[in-house]
Amino acid sequence: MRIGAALAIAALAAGAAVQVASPASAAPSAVVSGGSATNSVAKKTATAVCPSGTRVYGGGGDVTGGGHEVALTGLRPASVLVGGKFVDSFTATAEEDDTGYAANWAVYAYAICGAPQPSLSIQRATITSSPGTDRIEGSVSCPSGTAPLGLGAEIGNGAGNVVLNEAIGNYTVGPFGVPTGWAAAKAFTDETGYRLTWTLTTYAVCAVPPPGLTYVFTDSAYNSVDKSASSECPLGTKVYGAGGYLNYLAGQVHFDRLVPHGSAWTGSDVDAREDQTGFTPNWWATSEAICAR
Ligand SMILES: [Ca+2]
Ligand SMILES: [Ca+2]
Ligand SMILES: [Ca+2]
Repeated sequence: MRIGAALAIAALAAGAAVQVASPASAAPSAVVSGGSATNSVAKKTATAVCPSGTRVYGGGGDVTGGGHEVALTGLRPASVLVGGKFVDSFTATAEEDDTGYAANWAVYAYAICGAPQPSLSIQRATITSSPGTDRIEGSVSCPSGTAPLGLGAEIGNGAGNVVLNEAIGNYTVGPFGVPTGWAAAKAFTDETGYRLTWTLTTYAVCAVPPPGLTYVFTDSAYNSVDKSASSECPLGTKVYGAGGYLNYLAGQVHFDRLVPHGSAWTGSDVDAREDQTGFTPNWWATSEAICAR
C-alpha cells in the first residue's frame, strides 16, 4: 500500500506522462461495520475498524430500534499510529432523548476503507456553546489541494438534549478561482432546550481528489413525516463518504441512519425522524454521497 501511494505521488509530481503499470485501485476496498450492545443504556457507541493497511475514507451510523427517541449524535473518522502503522476507524454514537427511552436499541458504525490516498489527513474543529445557545454551526477546511472524501460531526456533553442536523462537504471554487475542500456541520438543542455547555466537532477526511470525484446531493419529499433520501453515485464510481442535511433548523428532527449503501457500495442513505412529540412544520432531508472511481 505504501508503495502504491508513493507511485501515485510520483505520478502526480511528474504529470500525466507517467503511467503506473498496475496502480493500486483508488476505489474503496472494504466497507466494515461494528455494533454496540442491544440494551437501553442511554448513550452507546460502535466502532468499525479498517482492515490492516487500509485507511478510512468516510463512514456512517445506524440506530436500530430507536423509535423516535434515539438520535445519532456522533459520526467520527479516526486514525491512530500503532507501532508505526495507521489503525483507522469510524465511530458512531447515538443517545436517547432527555426523557429517556425504555426499549432496547443498538447503534452500528460503518467505515469505508481503501488504499492510502495521497496527502490523506483527518481535519477537525470544535466549537463550544455559549450560555443559552440553541445551535452551533461548525466547519473545517481541507489542506490546500485536497478535497473531502468523508465527513463527520460529533456532539459533546449534549446528554440527549442536542441533535445533529448537518454533516456535509464539497470541493468548490473560491473567489480567486482556487478549489477549496470543506466540510460543515450543525447541531441544535431540543424542543425543551438545554442549559449546560456542549460542543460540536466537525470532521473532514481530506486527500488529493481521486479520479471522478463527484458530490451527489439528493432531497427527500417535503412534508411532515419521517423520511429517507438516497444518493446514487455516477456509473463507474463508488461511495467514499456519506453525509446528510435536515433542512428545518430545529432540534425536533434527527438522523436515525446515515450510511453508505448498495451491494457494491455505490451510494448513500439518510433516514430522518421527528422527535417523540412530533414536529408540525414541513421539512425535508438531503443525503450526500461523495463518489469517485
Ligand atoms: Ca423520551
Ligand atoms: Ca431538553
Ligand atoms: Ca417535538
